[in-house]
Amino acid sequence: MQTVTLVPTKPIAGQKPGTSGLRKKTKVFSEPGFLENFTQATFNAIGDLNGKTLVLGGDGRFFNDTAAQTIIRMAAANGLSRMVVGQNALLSTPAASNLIRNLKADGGIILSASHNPGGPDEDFGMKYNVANGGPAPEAVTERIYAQTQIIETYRTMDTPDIDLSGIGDFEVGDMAVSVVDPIAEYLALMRTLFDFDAIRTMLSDGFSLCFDAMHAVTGPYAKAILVDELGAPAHSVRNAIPLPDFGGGHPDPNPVWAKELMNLMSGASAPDFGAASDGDGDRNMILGRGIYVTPSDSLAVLAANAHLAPGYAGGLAGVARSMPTSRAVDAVAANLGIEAYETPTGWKFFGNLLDAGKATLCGEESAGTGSDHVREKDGVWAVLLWLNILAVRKLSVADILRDHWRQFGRHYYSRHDYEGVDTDRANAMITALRDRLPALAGQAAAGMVVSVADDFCYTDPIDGSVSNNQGVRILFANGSRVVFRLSGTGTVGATLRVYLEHFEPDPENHDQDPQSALAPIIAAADELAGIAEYTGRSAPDVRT
Ligand code: VG1
Ligand code: CO
Repeated sequence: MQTVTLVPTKPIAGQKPGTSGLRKKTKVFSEPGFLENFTQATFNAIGDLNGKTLVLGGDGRFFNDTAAQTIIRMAAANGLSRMVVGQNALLSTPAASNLIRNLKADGGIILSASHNPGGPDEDFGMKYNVANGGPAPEAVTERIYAQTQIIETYRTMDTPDIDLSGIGDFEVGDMAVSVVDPIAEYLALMRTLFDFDAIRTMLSDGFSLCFDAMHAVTGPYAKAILVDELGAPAHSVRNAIPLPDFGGGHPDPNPVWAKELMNLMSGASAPDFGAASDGDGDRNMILGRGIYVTPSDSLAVLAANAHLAPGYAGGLAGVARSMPTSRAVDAVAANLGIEAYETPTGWKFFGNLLDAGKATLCGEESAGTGSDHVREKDGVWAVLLWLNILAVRKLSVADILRDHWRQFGRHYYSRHDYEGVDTDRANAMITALRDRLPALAGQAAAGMVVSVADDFCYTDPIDGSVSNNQGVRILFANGSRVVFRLSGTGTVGATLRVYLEHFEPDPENHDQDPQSALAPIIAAADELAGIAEYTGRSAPDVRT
């Protein structure tokens, strides 16, 4: 048996997990001792690892493989009994969630900075998921953070790297390591949820699609499912090989970063359906020929049509959305007579609702949609649910969307991001807004009148835990809404997110450009918060 080495270390500032784990520049994460420090803090927070099983995988970004070997060694040195690792250290976030659940593992470590760019000069990240397969709840991330503050040593052992390139079983110290196919169990789960025959028939009848994996982890999943299993032509999956730097782009499925797909879908040779996913495979973007489906609308359409897929034929227990997500899904829930829950940003807040069977579908405006099949949002799942609905309804994406707006009204929606803003100024803006909250009611700005303004506070309906300061929301008398919050996933300065929403019941007005339909709210938001003044910017960096 190899000897365990105790390496002296000390607390490193800034190891506080954000919205989705810890994200830092790769240069920071790969500094000697940094990854080790955070890994040990995570193990310390879990407690005794003897008898436990953990899952490990990542999105394939630069440093993914090296970090995986370090974590395997440290897990063995910490007395973990079994580690189950995705082949080549790859696992999409939803596939990792599924594996944790199937194996009844005690948790898992996912190496990813999601949609943030990858490479030696870009971003790296690590998140810990718990036994239900979902992101660690706040109580657990707080425990990890507390451990980073008092850490004195980390444990490792001097063992050679193990071969992660094939499937197989190994031993590292006394720990059993299984390297598994990252796709097989995920594919098996998808088969149980969707009518693959109906999708296969639609595809063989000439329905065309393009899935852009953005050089990230969903490439192999999309090829296995869409091409090999469902019979789509091979060229239907683009950028399918995961690259350490994602081909130099941001693996972020939105109209800005997935420009190539956007162009294809608005051009003369557009296929019937287009989709993309992000670095770690939990996000999705949905497009029809000549039309982009906002994530908030997508959630609402899926909620209204989910019963058409076998996995949801019994109907939905309830739906949940993050607070900044548009209220389009609430309208569907009201129509179905089911509960619509409103949670803070971040998938971890859906976990209890899913576990308790209170919500079946969940979603976020940031291109995350998912269900109770795992405990993470799931990009490929969202694509398959859309395809299943299209196969049953035999309408175009545009017709389904229009039909939806006719029935429920249209929630015009946009998010404006101001990236790399000076942290002090961004904080000052939010603090100033918070201080003025009670006084805002009744105030007029750019021709709009504020009816209610507050700072979102969430009490978990299952465990009663309270999360304060989750975003300033301002509701106008005409039902429009603006939400302000600071990102918890950025790695440079602060990212200010401004979420804008305007409800339009009249089908005569459903053909506007969203930025024009939202113009009065955009002006009011700037006037009320002083965005230009605080950030020094005259326009957002990204509009989604
Ligand atoms: C962003 C999104 C949030 C999402 C989170 C993680 O967080 O707004 O909705 O849950 O990213 O997504 P923030 O704090 O930057 O706004 V992913 O695809 O990184 O796991
Ligand atoms: Co992601």
